[in-house]
Amino acid sequence: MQLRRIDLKLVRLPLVRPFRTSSHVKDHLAHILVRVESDDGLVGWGECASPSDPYYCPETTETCWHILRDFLGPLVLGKDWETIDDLTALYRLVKGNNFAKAGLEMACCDLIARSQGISLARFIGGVRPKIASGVSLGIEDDLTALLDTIERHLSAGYKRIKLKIGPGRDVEVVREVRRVYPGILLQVDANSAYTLDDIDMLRRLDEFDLLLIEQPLAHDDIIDHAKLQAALRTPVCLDESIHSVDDARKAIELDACRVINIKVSRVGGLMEARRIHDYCFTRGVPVWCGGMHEFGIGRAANVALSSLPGFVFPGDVSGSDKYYLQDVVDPPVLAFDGDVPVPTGPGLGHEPVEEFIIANTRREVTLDAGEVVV
Ligand code: OSB
Ligand code: MG
Repeated sequence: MQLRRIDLKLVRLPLVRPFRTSSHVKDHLAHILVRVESDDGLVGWGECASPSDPYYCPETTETCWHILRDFLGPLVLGKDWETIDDLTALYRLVKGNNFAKAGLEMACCDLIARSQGISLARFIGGVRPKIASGVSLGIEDDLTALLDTIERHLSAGYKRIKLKIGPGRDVEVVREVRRVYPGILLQVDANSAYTLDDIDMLRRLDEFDLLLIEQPLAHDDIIDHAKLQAALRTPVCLDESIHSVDDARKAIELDACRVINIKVSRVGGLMEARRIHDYCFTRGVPVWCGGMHEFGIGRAANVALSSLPGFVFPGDVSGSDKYYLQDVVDPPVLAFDGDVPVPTGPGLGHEPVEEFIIANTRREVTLDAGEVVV
């Protein structure tokens, strides 16, 4: 297999409502769609779901664009590869930049699965016909508005609620949500807003029977999370700190977390995501699939990943209608009574809608095998 052409398309879609975390508010998102074409004319699609700003992780949309256009693209175009491991070996020298790598890798997984006539889920070893879906809810100033939002998603059938928390929007918010909904699966995500100085406050969350507390401490920390986990009954779950199976191994060996949020983009693609899954699965560590507000392409990859057997907790992979009026794929990725079906058609199982993608493309570049390697 050789790639003869790679198209990068920066696609911007408005959000149906603004999303707020401990660090920022968004009302639209722009992701890079990656279209790869093989020498025999097969096509695959991937998505870089990087935030536009470096507040969740160091990468941004622009760093992804730069790394894809100037390094990853030129390193893989016109080269021979058979497996995804062969492909990623071509850019082994590129450190970090996992969101950029994930977009390209995902497109190549879609390409190979399509060339074999099998679904992406089957290609990576998925076993579930549908995945249990939860929602991630942004910080709201108004508690009544938050309770309304929770009610709306529970009525739609979503199986678990994740609340974003931050200093001043934590214990009392969780207490109220737990009071109104004593029985729901509930978890919180701090996006690294606390330090070990907040340990007493974090311990107060133990009384609310949370499934887990996600990334309470620094985005690049494992050691302090181990100290925190030793002081908490609630399982700590790492998100930002885990970029590879090696990070997962270190975190588990140190008991820095008892659950892992696997994101395809944060770990550089589906194959590394599967390695983390496999490592955790053989050790009985539960995992779940996180999201980055993906459009339908990245979302379909999340669905495929979530069909692996170790994804025992509902993930953040909701229907794309939670975020977007219209999806970039047909059919759109949707949840039905809180489950997202795992498609059985070839590749992602959802076809990119090229006219809609073109209409919302803000910038594009085509790389071909004639490009000079940087
Ligand atoms: O920390 O999980 C996170 C979105 C953007 C950046 C970071 C995170 C999130 C989410 C949303 O929680 C998950 C989703 O619905 O895609
Ligand atoms: Mg998170």
